[in-house]
Amino acid sequence: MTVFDTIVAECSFPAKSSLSIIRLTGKDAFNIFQNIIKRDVSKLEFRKTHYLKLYKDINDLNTIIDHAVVVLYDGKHSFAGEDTVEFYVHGSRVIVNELIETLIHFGARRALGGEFSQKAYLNGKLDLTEAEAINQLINARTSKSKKFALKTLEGDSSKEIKAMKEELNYLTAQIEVDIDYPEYEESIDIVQRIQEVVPPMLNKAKELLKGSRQSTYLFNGIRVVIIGEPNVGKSTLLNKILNQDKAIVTSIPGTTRDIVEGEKEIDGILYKFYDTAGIREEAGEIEKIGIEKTYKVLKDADIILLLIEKGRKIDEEIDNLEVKSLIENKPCLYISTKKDLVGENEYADISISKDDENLDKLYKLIQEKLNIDEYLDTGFASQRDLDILEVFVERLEEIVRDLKDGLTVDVMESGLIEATRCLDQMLGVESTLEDIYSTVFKYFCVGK
Ligand SMILES: Nc1nc2c(ncn2[C@@H]2O[C@H](COP(=O)(O)OP(=O)(O)OP(=O)(O)O)[C@@H](O)[C@H]2O)c(=O)[nH]1
Ligand SMILES: [Mg+2]
Repeated sequence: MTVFDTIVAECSFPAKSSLSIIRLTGKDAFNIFQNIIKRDVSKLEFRKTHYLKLYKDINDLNTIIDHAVVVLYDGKHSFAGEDTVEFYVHGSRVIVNELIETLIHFGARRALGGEFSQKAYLNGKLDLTEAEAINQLINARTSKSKKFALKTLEGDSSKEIKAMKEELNYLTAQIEVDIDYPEYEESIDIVQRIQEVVPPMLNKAKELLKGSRQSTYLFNGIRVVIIGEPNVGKSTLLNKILNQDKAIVTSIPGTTRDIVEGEKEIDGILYKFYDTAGIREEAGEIEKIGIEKTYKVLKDADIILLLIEKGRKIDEEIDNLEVKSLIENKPCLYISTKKDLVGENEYADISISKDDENLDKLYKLIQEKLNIDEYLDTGFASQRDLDILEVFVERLEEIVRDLKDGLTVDVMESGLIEATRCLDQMLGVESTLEDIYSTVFKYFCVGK
């Protein structure tokens, strides 16, 4: 099995439907296809629809698989960058299975998950970031995540990475020229060039990193954990958010013991809300297990809603709940409940009541706390890109430090090369010395 095999798979959802789409891609695609139609494949025009009878065996007229619409793509114009035949057949499972089995019989192999995109990447049709965007697009569950994935697919973010890479290659090229051709009359102050380029690039990279962290929200959802003392109204709030009777609500403190969770889309973003066991000292055995679960789910929270009682100051409330260390580094909103009974609470970010008409104000506060709108349209949403971007920022920070410390250019050159390597990893390419030299020849006229 190799990446060069001709592969086949159903692209549409595998269920009974009016139509199903099957894709055959690889160097033998047209030869394999020739085995199941009577017409001469070489006479079929590319990127035009053809209405054809598909046979299991063209010598036997009784073996028709289906009448289908077929489109052929030459490698240059196909998604995966290799010869492709796309079949639009009637969506019966029998037809789909017969067609795929027949194509396999004539030499194709069943495609693995993501293999068409992998071919597209290997054939230079997509960079890695764009390939990941396809996966994100298919898996997008909200309008905003779809929009973001489309934007990444159009290569907006890759363009920024490529532009930074070009700048770094240019710097490295200038250093190389300076070393190899010290007599070159247009030789410039390299340190000054690094000073001009790297600090602004660091700012840009930090912005991308911030945006990327935000963007992961789009695909993983935002985890909102509701905590507070027993009976404060946590389950009531969850039910109101979800608009359903999900958690049991009673006037008995300690009602909720397990974590109760539910999802809600707000302004195109998926939120996962977690209602927890009320935290208190004098809990019984079962309740204590519930409180342990509360602590666990708190660790993975993106934002915490701390429900508080009227009149108690925030610090007192946190001390009382002994959750200080867990919520210290997380965004947290203080919400006073039962406004209808106790009125507004001056210490809280917002006061709410179960009879409130809607919770829009609370949702706005959550979005503001997480800076949702500010960064949502920048950066990358995959964990892989995020990890590499973090290293990239570190590398640029090192160069900025080296600049301050007055270190030599050759020390900084290795930093620049390492930073470039990060960008290459993101794009899934490898910068070679040739790339750098081609930059030399592009911008300088050395030895002309
Ligand atoms: N009047 C009034 N009562 C409320 C409000 N919110 C909750 N309650 C009542 O307060 C009691 C406790 O509510 P829950 O939502 O079960 O409180 P909880 O924080 O989940 O409690 P535990 O699960 O025990 O930790 C119930 O009797 C609710 O009806 C409110 O805004 N106004
Ligand atoms: Mg509860």
